[in-house]
Amino acid sequence: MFNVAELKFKTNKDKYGCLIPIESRKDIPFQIERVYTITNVPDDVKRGFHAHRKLHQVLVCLNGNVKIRTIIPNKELITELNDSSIGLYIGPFVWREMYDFSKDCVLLVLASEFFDENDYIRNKDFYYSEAIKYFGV
Ligand code: T46
Repeated sequence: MFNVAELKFKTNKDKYGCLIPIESRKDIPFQIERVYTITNVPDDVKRGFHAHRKLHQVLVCLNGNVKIRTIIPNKELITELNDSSIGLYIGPFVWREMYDFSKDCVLLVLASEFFDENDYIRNKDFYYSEAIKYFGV
């Protein structure tokens, strides 16, 4: 179990343009309780550097591109998001880092819970000790 997966959304493309619907609990594996965007990230800025205890999220890059590093004990994946028909699902106890944001990057995040600072694990050593218990590795 990695708790990270790429989702492919259905694309309705025709001579009038492109429409991509995303339905809660159908196209993503949870009920959406919160939506936020990340934009205007300056050059060389890295974001994230935390994991969540409960939160499930899907990241969709609506414009531009960004790289997402996801880490669990003994596993690491780098995903480049540059296509609004792709979502990156990140579940509980996955450490994430976001970097190489293009100037025009518009990152949409769909989240399963309201904002709760107590859900964040921001210390990496503590993260590893908790994640080892969670994943049983
Ligand atoms: C995550 C990655 C992908 C709020 O007030 N409400 C919110 O819903 C969020 C997400 C953040 N905030 C506040 C908390 C901080 O004062 O916005 C500020 C910046 O948040 P943060 O430094 O956590 O941003 P990132 O880009 O490092 O992380 C965010 C999410 O917080 C996190 O859940 O997984 O995007």
